[in-house]
Amino acid sequence: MSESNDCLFCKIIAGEVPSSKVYEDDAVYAFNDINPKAKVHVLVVPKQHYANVAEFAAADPAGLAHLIEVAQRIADDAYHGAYRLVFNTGLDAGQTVFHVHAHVMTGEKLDE
Ligand code: IU
Repeated sequence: MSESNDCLFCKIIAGEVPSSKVYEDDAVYAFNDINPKAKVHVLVVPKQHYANVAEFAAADPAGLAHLIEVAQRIADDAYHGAYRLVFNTGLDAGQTVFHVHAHVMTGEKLDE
């Protein structure tokens, strides 16, 4: 479960594919989305490979809580703690990378 050979985000975490890093610790890696949908649009990704948020939550609930704490801190720094947190899950919901990631959208007042 730790790494998937053909996973883009595993390669970004390993430094094999370049990214614009925002934050890193032992458990998570955060970087700017290449196609931002908000003034600040960061992806927060657990280093362990899980396909989606439900799989992550079931295997490592404390890890999910930590990821959300990191998202909160990014938004605290970017825009007084106001943010949108999105986990697209499944092809029909727009998930294109099957390594769980939180979209943290912040940095401005967001459209409703
Ligand atoms: P999704 O929820 O799986 O659709 O999100 C994948 C995101 O990864 C999407 O917003 C892309 O813009 C983003 N992304 C990226 O930041 N860097 C890349 O090299 C690729 C996709 I490919």
